Order: sequence, then structure tokens, then C-alpha cells
Amino acid sequence: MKKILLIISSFFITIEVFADQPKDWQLGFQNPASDGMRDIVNFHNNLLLPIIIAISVFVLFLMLYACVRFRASANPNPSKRTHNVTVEILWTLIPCLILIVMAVPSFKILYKQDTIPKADLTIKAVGYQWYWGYEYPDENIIFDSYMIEEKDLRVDQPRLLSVDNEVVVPVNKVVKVLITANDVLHAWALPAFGVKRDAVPGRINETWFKAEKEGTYYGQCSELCGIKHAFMPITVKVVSEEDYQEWLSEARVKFAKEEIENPQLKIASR
Ligand SMILES: [Cu+2]
Repeated sequence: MKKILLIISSFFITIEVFADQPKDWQLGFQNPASDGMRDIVNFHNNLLLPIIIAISVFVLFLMLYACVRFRASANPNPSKRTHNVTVEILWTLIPCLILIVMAVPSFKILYKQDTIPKADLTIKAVGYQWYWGYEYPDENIIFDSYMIEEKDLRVDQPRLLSVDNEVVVPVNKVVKVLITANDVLHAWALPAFGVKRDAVPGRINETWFKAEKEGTYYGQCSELCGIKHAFMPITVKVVSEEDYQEWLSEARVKFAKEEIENPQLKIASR
């Protein structure tokens, strides 16, 4: 039975192409680039999809059967029955069981994502109307990340997804992301890493990912946040450890966070 379901479901799953960004006419998920996203894709493709297809086929069969078998010409005197205890118990119990079958692996994935392993580096993403600001708190780096206008795009840069200053992280390292907002609700989302967290003003949410492949990954703000909600993309560049160190040494100068000198604070601390 499982085999048949898998064969049926395979017709509906798009052939995996190496994509780290949405493609024209794409169906299905982007390629997973982290363990967390692989869990999500497996859960969807191997469990949810077969269940959804089986239910759809079954309901379609029931509808067609009822249309043909109980049509007015074949069944002139319809049944007046209103209750059937067995059927009612079945159509309550079976959906419950299906939900339990789906809930168990779903919660497993949720809890796995919720437990943040020891982080190798931490970045902070701050949502603004309408761009993202980033900080590397341990490196004293701070910068803003604006979408590149269509007229300024390079050939290799996708429209509405490229930014001027990308987030750069090393490959195969646990990256903890602190997420907050400065004005309204935003959401930091990166499909290839299976990451999506609300950015809430006055509160810090956290999530994590461990990118397994070098490359450039694209995401978007995923909370309706105003007129330019669609124009605050997220670009994360995953590079080798050496390239990351090189970027860090440049970024420490280019994006240096200035110490805020506040004489009043000094007086107060004396
Ligand atoms: Cu937003």
C-alpha cells in the first residue's frame, strides 16, 4: 500500500533541480540546504502528500458513486434515513487517527527546530519599514541590507531578491539568528533553511540554521508590513570558513559599529 501511495505521490512531486531561489512556475519546495528543511520536505513528500492524495481520491470516488448510484432515474424513492451510528463513529474516529499519525512526526520536527544547539556564531536581524538591518554582536559589525532596484541589477542577480549588503555565514556552522523589529511586525524567512520567525517590536525571537552547501540563498519578509512589504528581501551567502574570515576582516572595518559615547551616562555611572 505504501509503495502504491509513493508511486502515486511521485507524479506530483517536482523533479528536484538545484535551486536556492524560487523558479518560474515552480511547484513544491526549494531545495533543502539544511537538516531542518530536509525534515520538512520529507515530512511533506512522504507522509502528508500520500495522505492528502488518498483522501482526495476517496472523497472523489464517494461523490461519483453517489451521483451515479443514487441518481433520480435509478433511485426514484430516496432513503429517509438520517442516522447511522456505525458510520458516524467511523467518520469521527478515522480522521482523528489520521491527525494523530500526522501530529507525531510534525511535533518531532517542531521540537527539533526549537532546540538551538551550541551556536558557532550569532547574527541579529532587525526588521525596518522596509529593509533589514543586521548585526554580528560578537564582531561589532552592523549594516543595513536594502533591495537592489531593478535597473541596477547585475545579470546574475535575481529581481526583487537581491540586496546590496548580504548576510555572510560560514558553511556547516550553527548560526543562531536573533530576530526583532523596529517599527511594525515583519518576519525573517529563508525557505531553503526551513526558517521563518516573526520579527516583533520590543521582543527578540530566535531561531537557528546550519547551512550544508555553499551558495546564495534568498528569502523574503513574510509578514504583511506595509506598502513595500514585497521589497525587503533577505539574502544569505554561505561561504567556506576561509572566505568567511576574509569577509569578517573587511566587514569589521567597513561595517564597524561605533561605540556610542554618551557623557551623561558616564556622569551617572560615577
Ligand atoms: Cu516586513
